[in-house]
Amino acid sequence: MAISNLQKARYSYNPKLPGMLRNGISEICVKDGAPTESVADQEKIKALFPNTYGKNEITFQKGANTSAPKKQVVGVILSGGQAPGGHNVICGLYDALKATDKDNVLLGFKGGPSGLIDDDYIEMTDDFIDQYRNTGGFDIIGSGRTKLETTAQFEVVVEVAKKHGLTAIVIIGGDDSNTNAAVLAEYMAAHNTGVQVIGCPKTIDGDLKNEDIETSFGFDTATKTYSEVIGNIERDANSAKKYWHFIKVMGRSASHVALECALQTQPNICLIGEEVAAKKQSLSEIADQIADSVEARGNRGDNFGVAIIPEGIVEFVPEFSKLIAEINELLAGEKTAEFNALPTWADKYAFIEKGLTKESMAVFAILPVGIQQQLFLERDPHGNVQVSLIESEKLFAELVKNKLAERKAAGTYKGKFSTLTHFFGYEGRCAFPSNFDSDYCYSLGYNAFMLIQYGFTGYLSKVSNLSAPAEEWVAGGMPITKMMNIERRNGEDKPVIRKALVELDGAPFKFFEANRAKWAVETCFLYPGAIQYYGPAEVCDATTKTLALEHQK
Ligand code: FBP
Repeated sequence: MAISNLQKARYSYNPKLPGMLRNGISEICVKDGAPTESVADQEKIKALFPNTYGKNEITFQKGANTSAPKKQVVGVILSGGQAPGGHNVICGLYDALKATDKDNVLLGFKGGPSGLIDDDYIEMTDDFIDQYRNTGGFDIIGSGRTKLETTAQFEVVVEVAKKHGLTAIVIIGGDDSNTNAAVLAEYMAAHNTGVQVIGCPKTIDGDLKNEDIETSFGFDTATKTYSEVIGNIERDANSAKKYWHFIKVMGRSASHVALECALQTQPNICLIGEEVAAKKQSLSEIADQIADSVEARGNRGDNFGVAIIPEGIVEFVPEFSKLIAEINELLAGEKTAEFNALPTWADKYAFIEKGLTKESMAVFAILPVGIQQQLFLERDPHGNVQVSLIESEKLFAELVKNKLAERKAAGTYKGKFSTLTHFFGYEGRCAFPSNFDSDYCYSLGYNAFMLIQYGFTGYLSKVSNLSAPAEEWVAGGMPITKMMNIERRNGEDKPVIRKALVELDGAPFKFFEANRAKWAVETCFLYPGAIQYYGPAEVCDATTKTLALEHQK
């Protein structure tokens, strides 16, 4: 089947590298920065990473390449959820590797981290790579969510590395995968395997960022894709003037995606999980807040609107988290079978009523029946409620409807309220990467190879100054341990990269906070339109509002 003209055109798009990487491989040298410390728990992290802790941050600059010549055989894996631009990380890595020495080899391990354990791989060639340049998706080698974290797994990886003569492994993943990259790097160094490990920051959720990593790749394209569609829905709402649209957007935990979409489209409502947690808001309070907007707009004759709901919202509602914990307890072990054997929903409801505390039962009782049943029927393999499956867009549409019915009965609300619900997630994860993500990802991959070539391990490929034109981007590397602290995971203290939640005193949230009261009542919608790949730089290359606001002086 013939490919689309856009895909053809994207094959020949030349991603922009930071100025300092543009002079050819022979003209890239290292500038040493300061030694690093972990963000917290320094002594503990240092003890856990004796071989890789405290290394210097580095940047690359123009100058004679002083790296020692060495044949490189690099393995690469994609880990976790898809994010636009993953293919370009691999293309950048491949191009730098081949430009350094055409005998260098890049092996792509298939299906995520498990490919490395199962030794399931493909050797990359020019023809193969060329089919994936500037395209979305992770289908070049596939991805997976197996975690590489146990010593038994590391032993297998060492064997696979020996078999292929691997000199380095590049892990393209989110905070968990890069935490595991750091642990693997330490293991490889402690066992003198000679295998370096480099990470690249990926996730559309935008929660792998800190003072060094300005954004994870994929966030730009995914949020632009969702914002395009949200803008289209806003325009439809403003044309038909008859529906309230409740739109859930991806972001497993943090609300960066929802916030960025709100900055791009100015909906009437956008919930931010981190704020809900900070204010300890209840479901009823949140529903009232949305109902206030519906009522105020209704009073103006505007019986339509748009509300953005972040995917992870319910976990931030304290009373809801408590309810989930009690449900998990209620069905622990044998009790699941007992519950499942009850013949009708009424019997099951009575069982639930007996098992939950009064407070949690009060929360449970206000949920729509569909969601009540979902909480008990769709469980993960450990028997826990799958919070990410909860249709929170439907939940809030229903709760607001109930609030408005009460207000109508009390005579305070006279408007009409018809809802439509949507979930935007998978639609954006494999979109054609924007120019920003094409350039950023290619640079991350290219840069990852320079880190390998200069002998670094346990580093994250870092490209910064991202709100400036690519020419001014700064390429370098950051020891992953710098981003780590100790957190409690599954009952154990673990070294992990700190997940970045939306900062309530950060510029993006502050901007939203300063404007949302107006957006809630008036129609201030913005229609960002589709991602543009060709045209003036201000239309095609600009990145997110989040980054622009964070970088505003
Ligand atoms: P990563 O953190 O691995 O990048 O994945 C994030 C994400 O895209 C979330 O937004 C979403 O909740 C989740 O993946 C969906 O996972 P799955 O692909 O397994 O359904």
